[in-house]
Amino acid sequence: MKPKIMFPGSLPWKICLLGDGFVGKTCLSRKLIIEDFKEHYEKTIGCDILTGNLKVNGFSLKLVLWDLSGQERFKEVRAPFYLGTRTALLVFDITCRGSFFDIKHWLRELRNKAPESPFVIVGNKVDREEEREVSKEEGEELAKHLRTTHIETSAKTGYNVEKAFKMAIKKAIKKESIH
Ligand SMILES: Nc1nc2c(ncn2[C@@H]2O[C@H](COP(=O)(O)OP(=O)(O)OP(=O)(O)O)[C@@H](O)[C@H]2O)c(=O)[nH]1
Ligand SMILES: [Mg+2]
Repeated sequence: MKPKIMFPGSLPWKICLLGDGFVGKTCLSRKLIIEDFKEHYEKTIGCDILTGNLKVNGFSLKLVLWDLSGQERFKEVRAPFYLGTRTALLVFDITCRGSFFDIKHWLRELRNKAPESPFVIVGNKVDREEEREVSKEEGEELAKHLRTTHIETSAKTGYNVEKAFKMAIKKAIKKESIH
């Protein structure tokens, strides 16, 4: 039987970030934890791990962010990284329609490797509004279809970054407290 989580701060929060290469997973993680943003792209090899704390519902939570590589060739390497995931951010780039289409592919991977994990859909790079290829309504429609929540962020400006992680955590708190 699964333990009932009365105090969400008592166990570290393993959170996975998934999505195509270049959508901004590493930048979102870095923005949240070290308030840093780099223009220069360096693809993640396999996976990067960042740890930090975040206050949610009055609790200081210990976060362990697993920032997975979006590159297809790391698919096999990624498989064991999902073990113990408590919640996930499925990220696409609002200026890249292909990355939006691929959300369903990433959800399949999450469902295969961490079937219990809740998730939210994150449309990143909203600071590049003039290059937008995916509307907010389309993001919301997809989230509704997948029975979850959608949020738009900018890892560059920090817009909604903390909120996106909190949304993902709150989904898991809700789920863990009713099971
Ligand atoms: N304008 C803008 N650029 C961003 C934003 N987030 C990320 N970028 C840029 O997009 C590029 C890719 O960002 P990363 O965070 O490295 O992408 P990733 O999803 O981790 O990519 P992989 O490691 O290959 O899976 C970098 O050049 C970032 O500077 C954002 O919110 N706004
Ligand atoms: Mg990366």
